[in-house]
Amino acid sequence: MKRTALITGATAGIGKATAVRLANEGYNLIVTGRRKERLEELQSELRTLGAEVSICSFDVRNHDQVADAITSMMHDGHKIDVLVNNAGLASGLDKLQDGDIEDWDKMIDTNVKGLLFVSRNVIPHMIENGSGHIVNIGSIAGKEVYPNGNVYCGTKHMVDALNKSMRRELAEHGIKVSAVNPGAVETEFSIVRLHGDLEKAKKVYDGFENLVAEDIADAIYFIISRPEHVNINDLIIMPKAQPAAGTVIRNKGY
Ligand code: NDP
Ligand code: 8X3
Repeated sequence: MKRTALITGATAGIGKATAVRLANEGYNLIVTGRRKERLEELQSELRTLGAEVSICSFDVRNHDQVADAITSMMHDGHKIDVLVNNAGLASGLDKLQDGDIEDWDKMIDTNVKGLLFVSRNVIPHMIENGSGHIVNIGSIAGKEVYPNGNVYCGTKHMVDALNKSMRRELAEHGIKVSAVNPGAVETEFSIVRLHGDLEKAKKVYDGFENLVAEDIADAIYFIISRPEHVNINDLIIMPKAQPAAGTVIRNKGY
């Protein structure tokens, strides 16, 4: 029987690439995000790959929307085998003392509370099934810090802590918990972080070979395709030219 993966933030970047990869690997998908038109386009694309695809548009920051969406998935008879907690963002790149409170709220509410809300509503069903695999998308910003990364780094450190907590709590229920922590991946991430400044966002990736969303999708598929007795706890994936958070070696031809 085909397995089903629920991916949050599948309208762009890593989430979208993961949906395409998992459809190609024989998964059925539940894809989510706020931009409904994009979900509809993705649904058509994934169906051409042979997947059964449900779309569900909600804001992970809104607990009522999250709870209603997951309840209705369950009423529709879905069994969620894999949850990819991917929806997230950075907003702003200011020093702490200059930080915009709205940016902070967005990051904390999406990256931390959104991940908690989705997990809180999906985990009981996985416990009932006695199986499941949660893949949390953290970041190198959750392992290290860099100037002007302050609140984003804080939220991703929390994802790192939650990843470990979930693994400890859920092992006795037969549920695996893993994390993927990427360095610089060129997606819509920097456009969002820089508040829509396309030119500045492009420059983030100048002079080196950044990761692409498919590199992360590849790792996610690797994690969920290990034998049942194997769990990959944690992966850090960096571009060759980014030896540490906030450090990029440019113009060396890699
Ligand atoms: P993108 O901006 O390309 O994609 C982000 C996705 O998250 C979109 O589908 C967006 O959907 C969704 N999302 C954002 N806010 C919400 C919300 N409130 N409710 C529901 N969905 C939301 O970025 P990436 O693909 O790069 O980012 C995916 C994850 O990877 C994030 O958690 C990010 O922190 C992490 N990451 C990214 C790295 C990078 O360099 N790109 C490196 C390390 C980690 P929509 O707007 O339609 O709601
Ligand atoms: C995004 C990667 O290095 O910009 O999580 O923090 S980084």
